[in-house]
Amino acid sequence: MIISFLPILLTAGSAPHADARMDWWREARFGMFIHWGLYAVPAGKFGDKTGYGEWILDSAQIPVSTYEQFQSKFNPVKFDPDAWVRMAKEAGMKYIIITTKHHDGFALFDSKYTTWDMMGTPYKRDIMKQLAAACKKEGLKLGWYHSIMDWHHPDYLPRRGWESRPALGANLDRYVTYLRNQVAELLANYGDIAVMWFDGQWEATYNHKYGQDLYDLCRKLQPNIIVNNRVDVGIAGDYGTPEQTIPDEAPGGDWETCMTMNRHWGYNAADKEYKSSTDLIRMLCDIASKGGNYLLNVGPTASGEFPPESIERLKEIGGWMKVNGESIYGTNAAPMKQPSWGRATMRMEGENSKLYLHVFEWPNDGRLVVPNVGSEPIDTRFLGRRDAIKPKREKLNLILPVPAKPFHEACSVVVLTFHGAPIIYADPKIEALSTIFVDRVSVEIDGGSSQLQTRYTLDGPDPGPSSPVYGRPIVLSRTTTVRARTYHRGEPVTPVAEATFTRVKPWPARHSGVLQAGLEVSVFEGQWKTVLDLASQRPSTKVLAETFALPDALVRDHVGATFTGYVRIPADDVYRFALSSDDGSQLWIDGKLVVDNDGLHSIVVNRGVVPLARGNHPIRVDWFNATGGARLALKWGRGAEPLAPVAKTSLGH
Ligand code: FHN
Repeated sequence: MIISFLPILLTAGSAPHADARMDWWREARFGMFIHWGLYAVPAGKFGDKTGYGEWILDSAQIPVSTYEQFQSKFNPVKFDPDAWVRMAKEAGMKYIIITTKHHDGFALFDSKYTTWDMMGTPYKRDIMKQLAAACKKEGLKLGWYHSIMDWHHPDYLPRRGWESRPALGANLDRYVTYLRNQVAELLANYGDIAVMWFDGQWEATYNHKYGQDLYDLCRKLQPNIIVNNRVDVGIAGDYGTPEQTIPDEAPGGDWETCMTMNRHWGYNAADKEYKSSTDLIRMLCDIASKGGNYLLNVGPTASGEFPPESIERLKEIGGWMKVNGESIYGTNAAPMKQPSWGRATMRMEGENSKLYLHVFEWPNDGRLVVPNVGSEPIDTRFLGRRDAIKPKREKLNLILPVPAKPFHEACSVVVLTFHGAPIIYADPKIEALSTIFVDRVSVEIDGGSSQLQTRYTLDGPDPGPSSPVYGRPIVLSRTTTVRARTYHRGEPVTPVAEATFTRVKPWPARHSGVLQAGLEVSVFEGQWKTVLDLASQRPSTKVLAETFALPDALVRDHVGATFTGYVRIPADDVYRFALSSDDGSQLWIDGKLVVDNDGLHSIVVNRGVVPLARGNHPIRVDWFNATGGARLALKWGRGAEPLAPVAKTSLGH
C-alpha cells in the first residue's frame, strides 16, 4: 500500500467570489415580489369557480379574445407607488421585483411594440415609470419580472392545448425579437434596474441560445444588472430560484426562494389562507441560515391596493426586522448544524465574527443549550436588549441563561461575538472524487477550524489521541477504510466518521474494431411517464446524431429517443457522468445502468461513477419528453477532470 501526500489541488472554484455585482443582493437578503396585472380584475373568479390566480387565462381556458375584455376594466385609480415602496421598506425589504409582463402577455408599462399594454386601459399611465420613481426616492432597488412565455402574442409558440387560436404563420423567432425589444425598453426607459427576473422559460420551443442571448442583452444594456437563472434552460443566470420551498440544507452559491403569503401569486379575493407573521419571520431566518434570499410576494387588487392581510404581515415583519435585521442582512449560512430550537446565521466584522442564534422554541428551564461551539464568546446579548449575558461552558456546549419569556413570540435573536471565527465542532468530512478507484485515490479530510486537530486511522481502530493528525491529502492504492475524529485541547469533540475507498478492476472494453462516426438514434412518438416504456415500442424513425445533444427535430412534446453506440475510453480509470434531462432519461454503459434520471420532471441532473478499461464500451441513453422543455445533455470527466460534454470524437457506432 502506497501512502504519500500530494499538495491540495486548488480548483478554479476555490477562488473568492469574483463578481462584486452580487454584493448588494447578498447584503439585501429580503425583497418584495409583486404579481399584478389584468388577472387582478377577475380576482380569481371565473364562472362559478373562485380558485384562479395569475394563470386564469389558461386555467379557466379563457380564449384570448375574451380575456382581452379585462384591459378595458383595469383602472387602478388607488395605485399609490410611494405607499407600496414605503410598505416594502418598512417591512425591512431591500428590493422590489414586479411583473412587467406575466404569461398573459399584458405589459404593465408603455410599450411601443404593442397596444396590449397599460396605455390601452382607462388608467392610461405607465405603472413601471411611477414605481421606478418611488423606488428611486426611497432608495430601494427595483427589478423586473418578465415572462418569456406569452399566451397573447400571435407569434409565441406553443399555443395552449385547449385553444383554437390558429398557430399557422406564427414565427417564434419573430416573437423572440419582440421579447428582446420589450426587455430593451424596460432597461432603457426606467433608470437603473437591479434585477431581471425572467420566468416561463420551460416550454420546448425555448432553448439555451435564446437564453444566453437574452442574458447577454441584459448585461449589455445594464452591465451591473443581476439576471436570475430562469433566463435560460439551466445554464445562464446569476442565481438559483427555488419557489415555494426552502432547501433542507444550504445549497451553496447564490439562491433566492420566492413565496406567496397566501396560496396565490396574483390577487385572489377568496383566498384567505395567509401564512402567519410568525411563519413568515421564521422562514426568513431559515432561508438566511442557508445563505439564501427571501422574495415574499404581494398580489395587489385591481384598484391598486395591497390586500389588508398582506399589509398587516408586512408591518409585523417590519417590527421584527427593526430589532433583528442585522441577523439577516449580509449574513452567511450557519457555520454549524442547525440547532433543534431554531436557526443560525453568521457574519465576519473585521477581526471578529458574530454568530446570530434565531430562537424559535424558547427553553422552559432558563437554559439555552448552544451545541458544538468550541470557543468562548467575547460578548453575548439578545438583540434589542442592553444587558449582556454570561454563557457557561458545559463540555461541548455553551449554556446561555435566558428569562422565562422570549423577547418575541416568533423569534428572539441572541448574538455571540467571537474574536476571529468561532470554533465549531462538526463531524469530519472524509472526501474524494469517488469511493471507488482503479489505481489510486486522493482522500481529503475536512475537520473544520484550523484550531482543531483531526486524527485518523487507515484500516485501523477508532482514532485516539496518538493517531496521526491529518494535514495533507492521503493517497491510497488499495481498498481502505479511513476513520477520523476531531480533537480540541486534547479531547475528542466529535463522533468517529468513516468512509471506505475500494480498489476495483475496470470494466473490460467490448469492441476492438473500427467505429463509424456518430450514434444511432431511434425516435419514438407517444406519451410516457417513464423511459422504460420506450422498450416496448417500435421507433417511428431512425437517424444519426453526432453526440447526445437533441437534434432540433426532437425538441418538442411527446417524443422519445434512444441514442446507441460506443464510447472510446482513453485509459483505465474511474469516469464520472452527469446526465441532465427534461423529462426522464437513463444512461447505460456495457449494458449496466449507470445514471437513472427517469420520470416526469423539469431539468434535473443525476450522476454516476464507473471504472472503465481503455477501449470501446457500448453506451446508450434513453430519453423522453412529455410536455414543456425538451432537454438532454451528457457530461463526463476522468478522475479529477472537470465535467464536459461527451465529444463526438469519443463516440461511434
Ligand atoms: O407560472 C409562474 C407563476 O405564475 C408565478 O409567476 C411563479 C413565481 O415565481 N413562477 C411561475 C411558476 O413557477
